[in-house]
Amino acid sequence: MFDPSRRKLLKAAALLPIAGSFAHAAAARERWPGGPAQASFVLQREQAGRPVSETLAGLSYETLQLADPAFFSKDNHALVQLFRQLSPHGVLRIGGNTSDYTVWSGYRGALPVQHSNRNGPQRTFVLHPQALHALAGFLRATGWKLIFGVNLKIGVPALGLELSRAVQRIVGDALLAVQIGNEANNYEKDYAAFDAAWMPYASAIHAAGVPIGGPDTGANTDWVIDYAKRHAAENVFLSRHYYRDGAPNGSIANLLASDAAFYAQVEQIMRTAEAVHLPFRLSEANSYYSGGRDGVSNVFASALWGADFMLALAQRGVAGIHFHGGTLASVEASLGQGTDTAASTADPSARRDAVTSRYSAIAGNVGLGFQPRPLYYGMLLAQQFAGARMVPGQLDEGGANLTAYAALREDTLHVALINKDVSRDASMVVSGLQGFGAGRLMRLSAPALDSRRDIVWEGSDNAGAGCAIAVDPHGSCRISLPRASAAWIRLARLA
Ligand code: BDP
Repeated sequence: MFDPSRRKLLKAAALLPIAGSFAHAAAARERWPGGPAQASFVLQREQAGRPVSETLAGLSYETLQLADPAFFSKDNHALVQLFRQLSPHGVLRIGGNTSDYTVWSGYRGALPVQHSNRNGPQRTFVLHPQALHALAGFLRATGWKLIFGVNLKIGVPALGLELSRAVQRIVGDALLAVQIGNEANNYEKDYAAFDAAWMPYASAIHAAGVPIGGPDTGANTDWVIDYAKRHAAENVFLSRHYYRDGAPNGSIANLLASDAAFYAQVEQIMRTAEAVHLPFRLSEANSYYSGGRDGVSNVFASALWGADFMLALAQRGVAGIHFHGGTLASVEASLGQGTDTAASTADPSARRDAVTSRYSAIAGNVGLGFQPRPLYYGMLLAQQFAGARMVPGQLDEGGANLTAYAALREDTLHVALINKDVSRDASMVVSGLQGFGAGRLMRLSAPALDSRRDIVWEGSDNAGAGCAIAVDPHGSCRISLPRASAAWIRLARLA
């Protein structure tokens, strides 16, 4: 089947309804003697997939990020713009370890001395109304909603109540919910102890008419299920966190392999969430904890991982994924570490990188300005599915590490193809497209998997973005999908 002659290759290609660049396919044959992996994705449109939440793309920041009220402010135009571009209906979660060390400046009651763990924040942060007013302006400017974490660890429900009320008063309808405690599994001995500590807060906050979500646990699926069974009626969503592993164990190969065990846990949570009619959100997530792994969390591999991770979760019904990030100082403080962000370079882009946590989807600070990281582009790709309904499909990877997703929104069919393979290009036949005609193919690529910059994302709502693609009379099209790249296809229903 493989014919190394370029002329014959082009001739054969001309006979096929191939979309994308033939140069890609030719280059693939040179690099991979067996030729590209022959993959197929057959849409099963007779089966109903789950609706994808409009709020799929979310971000998460430490509460300590609010120490600079100019960060989340309507006047921080560059950040406002990056949030808006990511999603018109996003949700910002404020929390993390520093939320359990935050006290409200308006609280006049007594507070016990708060002890810190070696790997946690070393001092208490006093939050002032000015920061919440600025945050309210930022939310109005972006159209994003807010999930706000209040302190559980210190054990003073009146403090949690006052802060929850202040947040609701100041941000108004933009408040989706308050969460009580961050990863309480790190400091409560078991679920029963957490529940007992959580109850006095939840009763007071609920009675004050402030919406609650939770339990915002680290990696305890059983806690989410216990919590749902006991407290579904007082909650607006269920939540937990996800990190693939700790930063020392991070690698591009590890990140790009699928995490089937986690997906099985999500399916377990979703069975409960659907039974109690609550959405489930990954309220804090990213590649590797301890701030992320340099050369993995902040390179192009994280874009492919992020897009695939979001769509795999959307397919399972998860309503939102909040990628954790922000300045290096805020994240390092959450881990009990100081930071030296003095950059030795004059390059503005490298300086923005240097002041930012390694896994953050957006790099920068108020002084240096902001720029998207590779992960941001992966999120953009997945966010194209927001508000659509997933269409199940049968994938044959042809021996490569690739994934495929489809969804229908009104008269537009969306297909995402993600080739996470480090060494195999793929040639993919997508079928089951009867009733759809012409469309556009938009690629997500970079010079290499470890590229920090020069990410190319062709996607946009612009009708001329990417390249043209056509469905053949049998309802199929063939796409070349180079290794370490992704594609988004948008097809219009035939009139
Ligand atoms: C999570 C914490 C967050 C940390 C993050 C990390 O909630 O505050 O910054 O881990 O270790 O567990 O990167």
